[in-house]
Amino acid sequence: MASSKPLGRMVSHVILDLDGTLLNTDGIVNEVLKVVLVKYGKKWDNRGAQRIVGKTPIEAAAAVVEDYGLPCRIEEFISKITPMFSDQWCNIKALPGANRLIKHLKSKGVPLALASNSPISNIEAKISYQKGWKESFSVIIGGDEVQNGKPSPEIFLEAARRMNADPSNCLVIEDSMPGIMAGKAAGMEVVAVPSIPKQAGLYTSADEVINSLLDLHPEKWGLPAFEDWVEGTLPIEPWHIGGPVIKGFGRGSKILGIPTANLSAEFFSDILSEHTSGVYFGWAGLPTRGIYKMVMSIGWNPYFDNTEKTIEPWLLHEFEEDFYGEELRLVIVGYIRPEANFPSLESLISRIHEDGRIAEKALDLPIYAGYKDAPCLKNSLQENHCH
Ligand code: ADP
Ligand code: RBF
Ligand code: MG
Repeated sequence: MASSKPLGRMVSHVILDLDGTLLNTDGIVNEVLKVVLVKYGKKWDNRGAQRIVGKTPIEAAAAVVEDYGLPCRIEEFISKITPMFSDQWCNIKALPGANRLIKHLKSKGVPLALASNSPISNIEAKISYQKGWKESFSVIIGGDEVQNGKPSPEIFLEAARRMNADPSNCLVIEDSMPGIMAGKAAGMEVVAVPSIPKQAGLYTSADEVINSLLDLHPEKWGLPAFEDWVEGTLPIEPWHIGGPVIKGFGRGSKILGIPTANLSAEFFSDILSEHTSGVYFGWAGLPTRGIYKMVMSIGWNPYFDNTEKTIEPWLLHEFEEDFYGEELRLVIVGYIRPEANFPSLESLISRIHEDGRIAEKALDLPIYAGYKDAPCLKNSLQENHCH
């Protein structure tokens, strides 16, 4: 849920957290811990994941050993999992908007620091797989370079010192509670980008809470604005998915009057974990019918308090009948807004219609229109790529 005070304090320097803020480290952490805990006859679950976000590796390992009652010393556990993590760093993906943010701030000459609780050697290894990142930071600082990691303010104060910046002129962007506390304790402005969904309400000490880096508006903090928004839409690196339409909840068509062709979230769980919730648009192909403009929500649909993340494309076309079971292919080319919780059904419906109008219009722009011819929208048999 996006929330913000009217105007932030003006800043000149930015300090970014790495894991969970710029990198989707969670996916890998979960993979490794799943494998390790099985060896102890235990099962890794979401509860564990929530307990370790933002902790230093030692604190995180201690929490796991304690929570799951593992019969080993913390040091033993760490030496067991460390090489498993190192093997996975090349597989960590940048979070949506991370590359865009780094490139933007660099091109505008905004001094940028990276401050992570991970040891500096791990940070360097992780960012070595991300093109252009290392050169973009004037300061990179690890948890092993200060006495106390986050939530102590030390790491952020040291980052500011190395940039020759006054802490009050720094903006911290963080996903975890310890990081937010550290930033506030350092006297800095803090934007929270929670990596755990549905917990945004917890992050009240942050100066602003945003859903993803795509929703950051640097001008609120006196920094240069992004220039890539066009007519209420943000072009994104296109991605595509496809699968049979599964039966929905009947709420879209029956309550909202807006049918949505649900796809199996289980089947696309990898893709869904890579893309933050929000309203996106693009082109939809039903190989036996044609290609249509499309606007969709990805997420929990807070108005209905879903427990599962869903993909619900609304094809901007009047169909005579349902097409359950048919193969639906999507190319997602742009982003409109974060998912929101609406106070009334009417306000939700009117906002969805506005999303529809925005998508309808934007898809005629040359930057989006060309994807209508993407081969992946038509061919249902061959494995293909959109770009
Ligand atoms: P919900 O909208 O909650 O998913 P239903 O599953 O009953 O409710 O209705 C959605 C179904 O309606 C889709 O599975 C699809 O077959 C059909 N449908 C008809 N028109 C459209 C449209 N314009 N966009 C998406 N789906 C549509
Ligand atoms: N549901 C929400 O609770 N919040 C939203 O911001 C939201 N945005 C949507 C945008 C579009 C374009 C579409 C098609 C749906 C959106 N929904 C949203 C989901 C809608 O409530 C969904 O169709 C219902 O959950 C019915 O299954
Ligand atoms: Mg549906």
